[in-house]
Amino acid sequence: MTGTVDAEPYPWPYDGTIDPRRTALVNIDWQTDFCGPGGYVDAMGYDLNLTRAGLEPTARVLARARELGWTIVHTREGHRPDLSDCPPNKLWRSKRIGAGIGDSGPCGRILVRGEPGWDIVPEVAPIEGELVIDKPGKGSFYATDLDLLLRTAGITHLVFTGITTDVCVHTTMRDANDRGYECLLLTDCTGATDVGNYEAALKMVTMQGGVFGAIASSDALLAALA
Ligand code: C5J
Repeated sequence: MTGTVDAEPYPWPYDGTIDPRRTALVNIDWQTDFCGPGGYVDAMGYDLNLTRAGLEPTARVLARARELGWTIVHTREGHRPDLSDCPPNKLWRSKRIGAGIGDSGPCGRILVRGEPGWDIVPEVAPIEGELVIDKPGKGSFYATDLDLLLRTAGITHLVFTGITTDVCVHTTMRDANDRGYECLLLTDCTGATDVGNYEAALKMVTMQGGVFGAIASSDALLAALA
Protein backbone atom coordinates (compact mmCIF):
# COMPACT_ATOMS: atom_id res chain seq x y z
CA MET A 1 0.00 0.00 0.00
CA THR A 2 1.20 3.52 -0.71
CA GLY A 3 0.14 7.12 -0.17
CA THR A 4 -2.40 9.09 -2.13
CA VAL A 5 -1.51 11.01 -5.29
CA ASP A 6 -1.45 14.81 -5.34
CA ALA A 7 -4.10 14.97 -8.05
CA GLU A 8 -6.81 17.31 -9.31
CA PRO A 9 -9.56 17.81 -8.24
CA TYR A 10 -9.03 15.44 -5.27
CA PRO A 11 -6.20 13.38 -3.78
CA TRP A 12 -6.37 10.14 -5.75
CA PRO A 13 -7.78 7.60 -5.14
CA TYR A 14 -11.02 8.52 -3.42
CA ASP A 15 -10.62 5.64 -0.97
CA GLY A 16 -7.05 6.56 -0.05
CA THR A 17 -5.40 3.35 -1.03
CA ILE A 18 -3.27 2.36 -4.01
CA ASP A 19 -3.32 -1.39 -3.63
CA PRO A 20 -1.01 -3.06 -6.18
CA ARG A 21 -3.32 -6.06 -6.30
CA ARG A 22 -6.28 -3.92 -7.34
CA THR A 23 -4.58 -1.34 -9.57
CA ALA A 24 -3.87 -1.58 -13.29
CA LEU A 25 -1.80 0.65 -15.54
CA VAL A 26 -3.64 1.02 -18.85
CA ASN A 27 -1.49 2.19 -21.75
CA ILE A 28 -3.66 3.27 -24.63
CA ASP A 29 -2.61 2.90 -28.28
CA TRP A 30 1.12 3.70 -28.07
CA GLN A 31 1.34 2.49 -31.67
CA THR A 32 3.48 3.77 -34.52
CA ASP A 33 0.22 4.66 -36.28
CA PHE A 34 -0.41 7.29 -33.60
CA CYS A 35 3.09 8.48 -32.71
CA GLY A 36 5.60 7.30 -35.29
CA PRO A 37 6.84 8.57 -38.64
CA GLY A 38 4.87 7.18 -41.56
CA GLY A 39 1.88 6.12 -39.45
CA TYR A 40 -1.78 7.16 -39.45
CA VAL A 41 -1.39 10.41 -37.47
CA ASP A 42 1.62 11.39 -39.59
CA ALA A 43 -0.34 10.66 -42.78
CA MET A 44 -3.09 13.00 -41.57
CA GLY A 45 -0.48 15.73 -41.25
CA TYR A 46 -0.53 16.23 -37.48
CA ASP A 47 2.52 17.08 -35.35
CA LEU A 48 4.06 13.87 -34.03
CA ASN A 49 5.89 15.77 -31.29
CA LEU A 50 2.52 16.23 -29.60
CA THR A 51 1.65 12.54 -29.54
CA ARG A 52 5.21 11.40 -28.75
CA ALA A 53 5.68 13.79 -25.83
CA GLY A 54 4.39 11.36 -23.22
CA LEU A 55 6.57 8.41 -24.16
CA GLU A 56 9.47 9.05 -21.79
CA PRO A 57 7.39 9.66 -18.62
CA THR A 58 5.20 6.70 -19.54
CA ALA A 59 8.25 4.46 -19.77
CA ARG A 60 9.22 5.55 -16.24
CA VAL A 61 5.75 4.87 -14.84
CA LEU A 62 5.62 1.52 -16.64
CA ALA A 63 8.93 0.46 -15.09
CA ARG A 64 7.71 1.36 -11.59
CA ALA A 65 4.33 -0.32 -12.06
CA ARG A 66 6.13 -3.48 -13.18
CA GLU A 67 8.34 -3.36 -10.06
CA LEU A 68 5.24 -3.05 -7.88
CA GLY A 69 3.48 -5.93 -9.58
CA TRP A 70 0.54 -3.99 -10.96
CA THR A 71 -1.55 -5.50 -13.69
CA ILE A 72 -0.36 -3.91 -16.95
CA VAL A 73 -2.68 -3.46 -19.92
CA HIS A 74 -1.74 -2.30 -23.41
CA THR A 75 -4.32 -1.51 -26.07
CA ARG A 76 -4.03 -1.31 -29.84
CA GLU A 77 -6.54 0.21 -32.22
CA GLY A 78 -6.70 -1.69 -35.48
CA HIS A 79 -8.74 -3.74 -37.88
CA ARG A 80 -8.76 -7.17 -39.47
CA PRO A 81 -6.91 -7.29 -42.81
CA ASP A 82 -10.23 -7.64 -44.70
CA LEU A 83 -11.59 -4.58 -42.77
CA SER A 84 -14.75 -6.52 -41.94
CA ASP A 85 -14.69 -4.93 -38.45
CA CYS A 86 -14.26 -1.37 -39.74
CA PRO A 87 -17.55 0.53 -39.91
CA PRO A 88 -18.06 2.10 -43.36
CA ASN A 89 -18.34 5.63 -41.95
CA LYS A 90 -14.98 5.27 -40.14
CA LEU A 91 -13.38 3.99 -43.34
CA TRP A 92 -14.93 6.75 -45.45
CA ARG A 93 -13.79 9.51 -43.08
CA SER A 94 -10.22 8.19 -42.98
CA LYS A 95 -10.03 8.17 -46.79
CA ARG A 96 -11.51 11.66 -46.90
CA ILE A 97 -8.62 13.03 -44.82
CA GLY A 98 -6.05 11.23 -46.95
CA ALA A 99 -5.11 8.46 -44.52
CA GLY A 100 -7.40 5.62 -45.56
CA ILE A 101 -7.61 2.70 -43.15
CA GLY A 102 -6.19 -0.32 -45.00
CA ASP A 103 -4.28 1.81 -47.51
CA SER A 104 -0.58 1.08 -47.94
CA GLY A 105 1.90 3.53 -46.44
CA PRO A 106 5.51 3.64 -45.24
CA CYS A 107 4.56 1.52 -42.20
CA GLY A 108 2.41 -0.98 -44.06
CA ARG A 109 -1.38 -0.87 -44.25
CA ILE A 110 -2.80 1.89 -42.05
CA LEU A 111 -4.46 0.68 -38.81
CA VAL A 112 -4.43 -2.95 -39.88
CA ARG A 113 -3.56 -5.63 -37.34
CA GLY A 114 -0.17 -7.23 -37.85
CA GLU A 115 1.26 -4.35 -39.87
CA PRO A 116 4.41 -2.49 -38.64
CA GLY A 117 2.49 0.74 -38.06
CA TRP A 118 -0.02 -1.02 -35.82
CA ASP A 119 2.68 -2.26 -33.44
CA ILE A 120 3.33 -0.65 -30.06
CA VAL A 121 6.53 1.42 -30.12
CA PRO A 122 9.59 -0.13 -28.43
CA GLU A 123 9.82 2.46 -25.62
CA VAL A 124 6.66 1.12 -23.95
CA ALA A 125 6.23 -2.28 -25.61
CA PRO A 126 4.47 -5.06 -23.70
CA ILE A 127 6.47 -7.84 -22.09
CA GLU A 128 5.51 -11.45 -21.42
CA GLY A 129 2.51 -11.77 -19.13
CA GLU A 130 1.01 -8.34 -19.77
CA LEU A 131 -2.49 -7.95 -21.17
CA VAL A 132 -2.77 -6.75 -24.75
CA ILE A 133 -6.21 -5.69 -25.94
CA ASP A 134 -7.00 -5.35 -29.63
CA LYS A 135 -9.89 -3.03 -30.25
CA PRO A 136 -11.65 -1.92 -33.42
CA GLY A 137 -12.95 1.31 -31.90
CA LYS A 138 -11.87 4.26 -29.81
CA GLY A 139 -12.98 2.86 -26.46
CA SER A 140 -11.09 -0.09 -25.00
CA PHE A 141 -14.17 -1.85 -23.61
CA TYR A 142 -16.24 -1.94 -26.81
CA ALA A 143 -15.98 -5.32 -28.58
CA THR A 144 -13.17 -6.51 -26.27
CA ASP A 145 -12.83 -8.66 -23.14
CA LEU A 146 -11.08 -5.92 -21.13
CA ASP A 147 -13.80 -5.58 -18.49
CA LEU A 148 -13.93 -9.34 -17.95
CA LEU A 149 -10.15 -9.54 -17.59
CA LEU A 150 -9.98 -6.64 -15.13
CA ARG A 151 -12.86 -7.87 -12.97
CA THR A 152 -11.54 -11.42 -12.93
CA ALA A 153 -8.18 -10.06 -11.74
CA GLY A 154 -9.92 -8.04 -9.00
CA ILE A 155 -8.92 -4.69 -10.45
CA THR A 156 -10.84 -1.65 -9.19
CA HIS A 157 -8.40 1.23 -9.86
CA LEU A 158 -7.06 2.30 -13.26
CA VAL A 159 -4.17 4.64 -14.10
CA PHE A 160 -4.15 5.79 -17.73
CA THR A 161 -1.40 6.79 -20.12
CA GLY A 162 -1.62 6.97 -23.89
CA ILE A 163 -2.80 8.64 -27.02
CA THR A 164 -4.75 10.45 -27.99
CA THR A 165 -6.04 12.26 -24.92
CA ASP A 166 -9.25 13.53 -26.45
CA VAL A 167 -10.15 10.39 -28.41
CA CYS A 168 -9.18 6.88 -27.30
CA VAL A 169 -7.97 7.84 -23.83
CA HIS A 170 -11.08 9.88 -23.05
CA THR A 171 -13.49 7.34 -24.51
CA THR A 172 -11.89 4.58 -22.45
CA MET A 173 -11.70 6.63 -19.25
CA ARG A 174 -15.32 7.74 -19.50
CA ASP A 175 -16.48 4.17 -20.04
CA ALA A 176 -14.28 2.87 -17.21
CA ASN A 177 -15.68 5.52 -14.89
CA ASP A 178 -19.26 4.51 -15.76
CA ARG A 179 -18.32 0.92 -14.96
CA GLY A 180 -17.24 1.97 -11.45
CA TYR A 181 -13.45 1.92 -11.85
CA GLU A 182 -11.59 4.65 -9.94
CA CYS A 183 -9.62 6.42 -12.68
CA LEU A 184 -6.49 8.58 -12.83
CA LEU A 185 -5.11 10.13 -16.03
CA LEU A 186 -1.41 11.07 -16.06
CA THR A 187 -1.15 14.50 -17.68
CA ASP A 188 2.39 14.24 -19.02
CA CYS A 189 1.89 10.64 -20.17
CA THR A 190 -0.72 11.53 -22.74
CA GLY A 191 -0.98 13.74 -25.82
CA ALA A 192 -3.38 14.81 -28.52
CA THR A 193 -3.11 15.98 -32.12
CA ASP A 194 -4.07 19.47 -30.97
CA VAL A 195 -2.86 21.32 -27.87
CA GLY A 196 -6.23 22.94 -27.22
CA ASN A 197 -7.97 19.57 -27.33
CA TYR A 198 -5.37 18.10 -24.95
CA GLU A 199 -5.88 20.88 -22.44
CA ALA A 200 -9.66 20.76 -22.74
CA ALA A 201 -9.71 16.98 -22.34
CA LEU A 202 -7.72 17.23 -19.11
CA LYS A 203 -9.93 20.01 -17.78
CA MET A 204 -13.09 18.02 -18.57
CA VAL A 205 -11.98 15.26 -16.22
CA THR A 206 -11.74 17.68 -13.30
CA MET A 207 -15.22 19.24 -13.62
CA GLN A 208 -18.08 18.38 -11.26
CA GLY A 209 -15.70 17.26 -8.53
CA GLY A 210 -13.95 14.83 -10.89
CA VAL A 211 -16.66 13.77 -13.31
CA PHE A 212 -14.52 10.99 -14.82
CA GLY A 213 -11.91 10.67 -12.04
CA ALA A 214 -8.78 12.75 -11.51
CA ILE A 215 -5.61 13.94 -13.25
CA ALA A 216 -2.02 14.12 -11.95
CA SER A 217 1.54 14.31 -13.23
CA SER A 218 3.66 11.19 -13.44
CA ASP A 219 5.96 12.73 -10.81
CA ALA A 220 3.03 13.00 -8.40
CA LEU A 221 2.15 9.35 -8.95
CA LEU A 222 5.76 8.22 -8.58
CA ALA A 223 6.11 10.25 -5.38
CA ALA A 224 3.06 8.52 -3.94
CA LEU A 225 4.55 5.16 -4.89
CA ALA A 226 7.98 5.91 -3.41
C1 C5J B 1 -7.60 8.17 -32.78
C2 C5J B 1 -6.73 7.13 -30.78
N1 C5J B 1 -7.27 9.39 -32.39
N2 C5J B 1 -5.94 6.15 -30.40
N3 C5J B 1 -7.28 7.07 -32.04
O1 C5J B 1 -8.18 8.02 -33.82
O2 C5J B 1 -6.94 8.09 -30.06
